[in-house]
Amino acid sequence: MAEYFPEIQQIQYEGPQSKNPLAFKHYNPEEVVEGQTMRDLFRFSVCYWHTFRGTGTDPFGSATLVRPWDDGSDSVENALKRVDVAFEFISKLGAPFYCWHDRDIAPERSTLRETNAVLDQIAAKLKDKQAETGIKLLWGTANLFSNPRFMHGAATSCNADVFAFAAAQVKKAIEVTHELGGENYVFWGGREGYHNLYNTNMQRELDHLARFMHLAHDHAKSIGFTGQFLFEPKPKEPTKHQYDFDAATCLNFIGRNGLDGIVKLNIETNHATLAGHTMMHELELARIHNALGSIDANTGDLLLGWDTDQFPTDIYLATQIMLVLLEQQGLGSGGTNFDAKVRRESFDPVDLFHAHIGGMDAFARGAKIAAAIRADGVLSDFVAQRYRSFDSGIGAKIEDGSATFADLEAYMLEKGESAPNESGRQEWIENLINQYL
Ligand code: XLS
Ligand code: NI
Ligand code: NI
Repeated sequence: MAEYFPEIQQIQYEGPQSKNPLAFKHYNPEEVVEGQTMRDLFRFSVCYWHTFRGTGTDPFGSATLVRPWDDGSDSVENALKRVDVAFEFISKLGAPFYCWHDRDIAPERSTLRETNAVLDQIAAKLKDKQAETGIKLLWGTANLFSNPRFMHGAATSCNADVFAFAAAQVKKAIEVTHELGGENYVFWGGREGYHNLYNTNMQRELDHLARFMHLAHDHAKSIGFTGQFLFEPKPKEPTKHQYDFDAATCLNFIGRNGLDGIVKLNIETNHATLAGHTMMHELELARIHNALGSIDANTGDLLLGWDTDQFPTDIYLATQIMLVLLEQQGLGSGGTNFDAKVRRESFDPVDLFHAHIGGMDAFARGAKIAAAIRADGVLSDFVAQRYRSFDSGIGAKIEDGSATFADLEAYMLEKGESAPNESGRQEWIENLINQYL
């Protein structure tokens, strides 16, 4: 059988002292962190779109990532060959999962019927490759944004036929995800949003989006697909205002539309920062709502205002992410999907390995650091101490709901002035975290 990365052997864990660029220095799948192996804690996933379909085009230049195995056509043969490339890459990397959009794995044809037939053909090969390698599908999703028919959105399009097309496409994508044993199904807004309210009926669009998700859930149930549904927040791009702006907006949408317990969140770092939040903020907000389902691991660029989807190498960022993930003991059926792409100047196939190795190592280091911080209890003790006035007395009555406004007034009239505040010690605590890095 043809080999597409003949120079690359299986990537091994060699430890922090290793100088081998094609080895893990920190990601050791067997190493246990807070009771879980790193393999199970992260559930790393390679994304099909950036890694096997990325071409390096940008608004100013054409493809630079010209792969020796890819003839650039949308033939079925080319798509089938890419499956071999993908599974060789993911196997050599040692990632347990992968993810796709329907249109990443199989080309679109002129009718939905023909497109579905091609998708089935590719899916059959994916299924064989999964069985052969043990690599599993973390999630599937539908591309409801590239085709020009989706110019006004998909579930939120003003064109009812486009809604119907999107529904048919998602129905099929859920079925293929189910057929491949996918553990989750993702909804990212695509073009669900707007550019200008003068021509937009926001109420109808949001109602349609909720209807769409319920229909998807009804269909999933009817075919026995029990994977987790995930909503992926993103504030802007491609539309000026996306309906899935951030975790808070998505949680509100989920709660208002009876989707609680049905839909969790897939949080992506670069989307968090585009929304003006830290990744840690988005993760923590999702976690406390019992809605942190999965993450798209990447990073943006501080100086650029768009979704650059770079591989995450910042250990400080990884530590913050892992503080939240360890707090909820991992991601359950979710995982850590590298929704990240190599730069268009990094056009050698080996760059794909460097990128993923670096991301996995950054997360592994982050996990070790976060576990050490947690083992020493430095943050949890400080935070517990900071809120201790709610553990007894008037604070406990506020929390258990037994104190009324009148009670609080009587308490304060009697006392005359509130107890003095204590320092928040932000600088000290930041210094403390640095000691673990
Ligand atoms: C785009 C999104 C997309 C989703 C899947 O910005 O991150 O890649 O993860 O549709
Ligand atoms: Ni994403
Ligand atoms: Ni993104």
